[in-house]
Amino acid sequence: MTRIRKLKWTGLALAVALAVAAPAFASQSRTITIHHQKRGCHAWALTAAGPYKASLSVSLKHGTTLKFVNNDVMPHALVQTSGPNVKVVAPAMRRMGATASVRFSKVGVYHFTTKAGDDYKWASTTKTLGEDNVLRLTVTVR
Ligand SMILES: [Cu+2]
Repeated sequence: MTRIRKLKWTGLALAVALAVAAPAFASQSRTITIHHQKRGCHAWALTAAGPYKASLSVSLKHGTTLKFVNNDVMPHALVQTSGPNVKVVAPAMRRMGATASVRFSKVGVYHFTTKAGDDYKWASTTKTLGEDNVLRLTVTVR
């Protein structure tokens, strides 16, 4: 067996190991992205591709960590409004790309909203249409 063939087999074994590990990892962590949009200023979605909505409902398996990324032009503080008590890690999200996270270990229905701050200085000329959306999130953990 040539050296090159041996290397190929090692690569294949590694690719198979990663493919097996990836789905298990993906089921334990999901990401909600807050983005800026012209109508309503902001919305959020469970995948970066959307669909973006002001009111979002997601269903998760217990043990999942939900990560939040704030890509809006203003700060968003994540606030839990109902449901079993959970710890929100780094809820303030005061700059673009800031993240917060919540791990859901208990089954139940949780509600969240965000408290939006003022536009960042560099974004103060950003024009939007209509009232700013109030972001609402329902998380059903089973
Ligand atoms: Cu906004």
